[in-house]
Amino acid sequence: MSARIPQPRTIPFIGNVTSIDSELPLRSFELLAKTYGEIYQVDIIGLKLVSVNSYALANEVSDDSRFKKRVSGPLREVRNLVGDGLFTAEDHEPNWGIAHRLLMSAFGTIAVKGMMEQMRDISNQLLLKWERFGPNAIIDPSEDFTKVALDTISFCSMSHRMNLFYMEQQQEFAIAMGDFLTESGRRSNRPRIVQALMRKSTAKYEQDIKSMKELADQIISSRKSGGSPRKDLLDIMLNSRDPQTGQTMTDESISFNLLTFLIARHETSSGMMTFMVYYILKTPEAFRKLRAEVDEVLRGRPVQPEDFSSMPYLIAVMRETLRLSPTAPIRGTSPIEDTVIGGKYAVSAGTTILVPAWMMHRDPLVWGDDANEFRPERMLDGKFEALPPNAWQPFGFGMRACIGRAFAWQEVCLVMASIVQKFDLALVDPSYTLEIKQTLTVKPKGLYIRATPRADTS
Ligand code: MNH
Repeated sequence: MSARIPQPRTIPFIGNVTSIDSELPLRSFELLAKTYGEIYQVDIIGLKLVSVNSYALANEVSDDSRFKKRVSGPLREVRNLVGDGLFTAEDHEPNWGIAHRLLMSAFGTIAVKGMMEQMRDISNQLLLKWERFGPNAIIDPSEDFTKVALDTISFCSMSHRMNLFYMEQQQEFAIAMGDFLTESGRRSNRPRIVQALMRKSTAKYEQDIKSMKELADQIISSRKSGGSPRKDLLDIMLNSRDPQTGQTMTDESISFNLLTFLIARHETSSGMMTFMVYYILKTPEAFRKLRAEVDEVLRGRPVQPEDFSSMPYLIAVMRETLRLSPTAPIRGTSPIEDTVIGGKYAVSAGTTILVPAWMMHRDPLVWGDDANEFRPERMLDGKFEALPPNAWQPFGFGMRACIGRAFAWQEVCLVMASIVQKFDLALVDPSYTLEIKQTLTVKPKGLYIRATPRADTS
């Protein structure tokens, strides 16, 4: 038995492009999923996309033996900056394998523990800023978390201080990166003829790429000419050989991967921390429990990596934040051979299949009728471990899953535990409800808070 995959009506040449909101594609994908259910397909300027929205179908395509990562849409555009770097390479590209093998252990839990004090150095800059600005300052958490994220990865991976909390002109890099990612997303939704006419945006896009590449090349060449001899990720990339092929990474591949880390950081963990602030502010009960746990475990001292296992509520809040708001909301995969999914939908080899964590993380068959509510308790007491396979996948899947997971996890634990320990937080506009901004990833839009140093601690 076979079934047709539902599709909205198409318009000649552009297909379903008018069904997709170019500023917030995720919103359109959500609407389409509500309209068509577990699966639908759209045609974006000749590129066919099949979206699987239910847990059951998403789980079926989470299988490295039948499906492989698909680099299309915005990711294909991001290759304009980072080529065959880890995130944007196709499985078969040799540089993916080399970088993957060299960097997996460098990003492992133990290696990441060794980066704790560097992470703290940067997160303290945020805490100091909030403390000094005091309770009247209006804080844009997304902006400050982005500074923390970029500074941290750059300090930990290449011993380079961006000093975003101190130097205005350094913001250029952060702005170039943000603009590049936004434009990459838009380019993937533009018909080629429209793109060809947009000379000004193209020139700006190319300029952003050039300036970011220059920074990476500068850091690599200054290290090569004897700059700080630290043991960091850059050192590993420059001086190790792939155990399997005996090859070293080329300078180009190193540059692609340094920039890849900056992208991955810039967007995902800062978004996660911003969503987390939103959810705990909107769920005072969760905030209260989180604070009680942090105070009980730390008793006023700085948090250490060993503490995280004694902070189940913090972990539950983080998991629940990434369930409702996975900051990398959609990944792409494709069948290695012609296949049938869900027992009835034929999908040919190479077709782009979208796996939207954003939707499957709300499947009521897995998460219940309150799937849309923020409830960290559903991640506590062994319930997370008892979830069906692949039901929670904010870090992607299988061999192409996130390499920076332990890194991000430790940093978010550190920053959020420290904030909760030191500050009372409040929304500037108590009636604010979540709005979303999308580039390659998603973050809250228009969220502003105040942070008051707690009276009961010093
Ligand atoms: Mn990360 C891949 C989410 C933090 C570096 N990351 C992925 C994927 C998801 C993801 C989802 C899979 C994408 C795909 O299938 O196309 N990453 C996250 C989230 C956070 C995150 C939600 C934080 C929260 N990621 C980080 C950090 C780094 C990083 C921090 C590095 C410093 N991520 C990567 C790299 C890949 C990746 C590199 C690509 C891995 C590969 O394909 O081999």
